[in-house]
Amino acid sequence: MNTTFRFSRTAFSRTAFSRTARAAALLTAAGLALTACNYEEERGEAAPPTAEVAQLSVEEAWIKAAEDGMTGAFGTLVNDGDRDLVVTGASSDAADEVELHEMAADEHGAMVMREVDGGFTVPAGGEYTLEPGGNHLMLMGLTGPVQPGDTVTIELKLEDGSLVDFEAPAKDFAGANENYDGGH
Ligand SMILES: [Cu+2]
Repeated sequence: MNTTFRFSRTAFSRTAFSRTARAAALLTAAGLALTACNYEEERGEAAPPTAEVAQLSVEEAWIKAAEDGMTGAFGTLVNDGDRDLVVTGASSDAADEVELHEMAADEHGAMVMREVDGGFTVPAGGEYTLEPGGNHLMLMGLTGPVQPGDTVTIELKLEDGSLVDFEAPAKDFAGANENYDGGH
């Protein structure tokens, strides 16, 4: 778990100082768009795609209502594309941090939740289920109470850098009180 923590700190600082890099990427994207327009004008046909848009959606999303601390978000990740999509991270205004969790047996054989290694892989044309007792999104350090009827927006980050937002309505749920093997 120490390794994971160190990794996320590195990722964070990388994000902080990569503003310039991002601005450069935006300029490049603008340049590509111009190139695509020119291509279309010259050839009279649509340009080949220069960037693929992630074809990921989240169906039947919901989040477990909670007063404070942490809570789980669930739903079905649906991949309409023809290549696998990997969710590598998530964030939300409703929490300090959002982790990708899985359930696994600890050294005593008890089922505990922990950060998943390598993200959630949604197969091409397939689904990936997030549910109580299984894989889930863990919102940690809630910034306020999540009450039944509230809607929480969560942003998924994909391996290719694209972002997918979805809304999760909050509801009361008695389960999903898994023990956390976070080691911190
Ligand atoms: Cu969890």
